[in-house]
Amino acid sequence: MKIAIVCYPTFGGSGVVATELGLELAHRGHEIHFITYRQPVRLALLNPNVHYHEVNVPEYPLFHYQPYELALSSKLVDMVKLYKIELLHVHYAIPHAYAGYMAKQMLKDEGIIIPMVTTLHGTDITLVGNHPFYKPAVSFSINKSDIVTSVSQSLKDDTYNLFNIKKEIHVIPNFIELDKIRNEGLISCQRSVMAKKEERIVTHISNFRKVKRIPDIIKIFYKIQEKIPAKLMMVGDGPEKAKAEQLCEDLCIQDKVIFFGNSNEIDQILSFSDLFLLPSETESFGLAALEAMAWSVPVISSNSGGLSEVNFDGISGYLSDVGDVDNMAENALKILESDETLNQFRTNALEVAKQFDIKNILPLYENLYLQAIKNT
Ligand code: GMT
Repeated sequence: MKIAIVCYPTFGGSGVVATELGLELAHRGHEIHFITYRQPVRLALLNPNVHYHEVNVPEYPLFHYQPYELALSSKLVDMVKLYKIELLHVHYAIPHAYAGYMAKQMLKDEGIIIPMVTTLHGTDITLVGNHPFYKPAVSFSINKSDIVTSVSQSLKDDTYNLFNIKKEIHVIPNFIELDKIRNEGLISCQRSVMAKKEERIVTHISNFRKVKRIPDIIKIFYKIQEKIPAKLMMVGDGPEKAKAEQLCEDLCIQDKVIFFGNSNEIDQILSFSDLFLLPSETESFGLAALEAMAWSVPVISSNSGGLSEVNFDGISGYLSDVGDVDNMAENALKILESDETLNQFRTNALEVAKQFDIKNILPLYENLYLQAIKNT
């Protein structure tokens, strides 16, 4: 199949999922066209089936807001015609599903009918899409998609609760490429640089937005390091980072916390981590938790959104109510207190992650693509 993938090219989970999906589809022989405003961070282009087309938005002083949706829909029209693309797969409803629908309409005018699959990722529904300023356009573009998927059952339920959606929503969970991880062979090579032998390494990776409850991470770690020798690895960047750095200073634990900023060495960092923290306010799925589990790192998370569909309580880690930092710290210590318990949780985390292997998930998308093309 010839498929156009529209996504955010940044470090966010939706862009990562879209990129990894496109790359795996390309490996399976599909022709994949990424259409975004920048090359996606995880996009390796060395594959004859992978194409990248940049959406350019010329700056014009009249515009207070540059019309990205217009440029994107025009680019989609041009690329569909040029490469005879058969299907659009847009990740994140805002504004991609809207721009995709406009492209479909323009193409229809020229006698080209192309189906659109929209994948909902979370904040496009729960935090941003639900805002009254966007809601009508988001509802409209979801209802106009040929096929709608969501990354968890919880997100599917939220979408039906928050919007007036008449379409069936197919749940296709996010995935992980376990073969790649097994072949990396990075294990522990940097550990001795990052921490002393006796220290446990606790890690958090995110975009440091409010929804991630960054202060909770510091508070949980504070309680952990009171009881056992430990280091905290904070990976990523965003609006909450400066406050987090300050909080570490206030608590006098700055020597035990390393802030990496955005990093391309996520796998390296996870390979030497002992525990992953994700106490988010809400999380449609929690891809970062799954990535940690794939590296055999157990997860302490909140129980909000789709997290319980990924992190199994008492098996791959523990779940607590949002904001219950005492319980999260207690659970973390339960896992970290002995090598034996930690190893058991490590083994379980990997076992759970295996259920989300890309090999199991990718055919679900392929089947929906075929269905969409057949019904067009
Ligand atoms: O919140 C983020 O980490 C970024 C956001 C995004 O749009 O990329 O992530 C959302 O999509 C990810 C991939 O499907 C999910 O794993 C995240 O749980 C989801 N974030 C939220 O729901 C807050």
